[in-house]
Amino acid sequence: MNDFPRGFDAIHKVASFPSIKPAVPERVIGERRRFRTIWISDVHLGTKGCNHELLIDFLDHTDSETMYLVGDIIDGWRLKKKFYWPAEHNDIVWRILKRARRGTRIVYIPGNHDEMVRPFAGMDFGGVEIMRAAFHTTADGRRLMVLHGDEFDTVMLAHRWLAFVGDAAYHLMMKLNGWVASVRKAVGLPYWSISKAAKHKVKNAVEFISKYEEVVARAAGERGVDGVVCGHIHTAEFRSIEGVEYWNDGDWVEGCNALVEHFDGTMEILNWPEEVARRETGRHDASEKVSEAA
Ligand SMILES: [Mn+2]
Repeated sequence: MNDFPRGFDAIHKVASFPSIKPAVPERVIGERRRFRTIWISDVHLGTKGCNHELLIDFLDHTDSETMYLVGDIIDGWRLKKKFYWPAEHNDIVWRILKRARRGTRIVYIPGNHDEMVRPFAGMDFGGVEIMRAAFHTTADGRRLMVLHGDEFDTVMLAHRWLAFVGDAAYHLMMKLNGWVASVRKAVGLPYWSISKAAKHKVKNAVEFISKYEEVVARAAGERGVDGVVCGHIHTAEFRSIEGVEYWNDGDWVEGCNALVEHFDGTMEILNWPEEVARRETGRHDASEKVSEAA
């Protein structure tokens, strides 16, 4: 830590973060689910979109030897416009630093929303290694290239809305659709559907995602690796493309997914809302059994 240039006091403070108590106390869990590797990305800390509740739950119920933060962890773009940083977002940083302290290797690969961290690639902050991209070898010997993925995104600039389209936008559109239809009818124009036009856009979006996945997998194939792990498009997915494994670890804005590697090298995409639901039913069943026994 002594070789940091002057003016890095703030980073020293961040690095000593685990001595401060989190606002949401860490749940004491008998058994955390242990994995060899965890990949998460597109957390977008500093925005209202970040589902910090589910992410805190995820961090409190899992552990791994290595954890990759695959970019867009902090949303610097939004923060520049409007400062938004609730206590829970500190808690997420706290939990990640605590993991590093407990011995998890943490690799942080900044994305386009946290590109201000990219110049620090090659440095280590409080046990968090910052890298531009990484190569990961699975327990069964497959070589995977790990990167955020905006590098291969030539079209995305025009489709940035895509990542943030949600229910709210859809409902607004449907309302608008009814309003436009009645206005058009009143002035004697034929019916024209906004939602139909939007569906055409969505079809383009689906095509875009599929093309993006192919471009990333091809680029990985050219580098001679067995597969690639990325994030960026907020769409968790596994595909085998021309013999190259394409893994996308999703996001923590809408899907709330993580990619994990088990100790035998098997990879799995976890959908955390589903995992929570399964846990709750399990607990419910267990308490039912107890009451039956009594
Ligand atoms: Mn991104």
